[in-house]
Amino acid sequence: MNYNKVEFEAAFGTLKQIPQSDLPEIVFAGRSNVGKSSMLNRLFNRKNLARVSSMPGKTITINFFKVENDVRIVDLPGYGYAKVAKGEKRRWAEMMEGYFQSPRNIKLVVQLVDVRHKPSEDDYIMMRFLQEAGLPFIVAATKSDKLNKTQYNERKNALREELAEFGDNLTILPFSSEKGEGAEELKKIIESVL
Ligand SMILES: Nc1nc2c(ncn2[C@@H]2O[C@H](COP(=O)(O)OP(=O)(O)OP(=O)(O)O)[C@@H](O)[C@H]2O)c(=O)[nH]1
Ligand SMILES: [Mg+2]
Repeated sequence: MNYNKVEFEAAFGTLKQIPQSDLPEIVFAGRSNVGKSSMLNRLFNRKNLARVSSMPGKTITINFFKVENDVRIVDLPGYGYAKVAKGEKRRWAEMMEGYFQSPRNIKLVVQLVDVRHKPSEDDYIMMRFLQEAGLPFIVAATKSDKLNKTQYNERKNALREELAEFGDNLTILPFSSEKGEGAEELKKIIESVL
């Protein structure tokens, strides 16, 4: 996959708009503000490929990016932002369910969690959904640059236990969009599933 050949493809705000497709897809999921869009910008080495904001709930659509005509990158709207209105939450849930349940060719879901905290209830709901749906997923533990070495090691070990229900084989990859930690490894993992 040529990381220099990525282009924005489309944004979808309702399920009905999302076209069926058998193109291999790599999907980025996680709560609002966890760093999905930043991760994409880091992976593709582009400042503004996906929009980043300090305001949670920035990405409110499912965004498709295409790498040449080979692979699709999917930036999902974040969940778990308390101030979102009920109607919006319903729209989000319908869109996510519809997306995952339509016939697609999802090669990998990169589930982001904040390395600093125990995964949220919504994170567990999301990961259990992925597991039950039989979708291949890994966990990227983001914002690793925000911890010092001791804290970081503590949280790395704690996360393994907090995510124990998903099995010993679950890949947990520390990641920093700020410093680049984990970026090369994530690219290798993505290559390996394509
Ligand atoms: N220090 C640090 N900050 C980060 C990192 N990743 C993201 N951020 C910051 O966290 C905030 C949210 O990042 P986004 O990439 O917009 O998060 P998102 O998951 O796309 O959020 P939604 O679009 O709301 O779902 C921004 O202020 C980023 O600069 C990281 O690895 N390290
Ligand atoms: Mg985003």
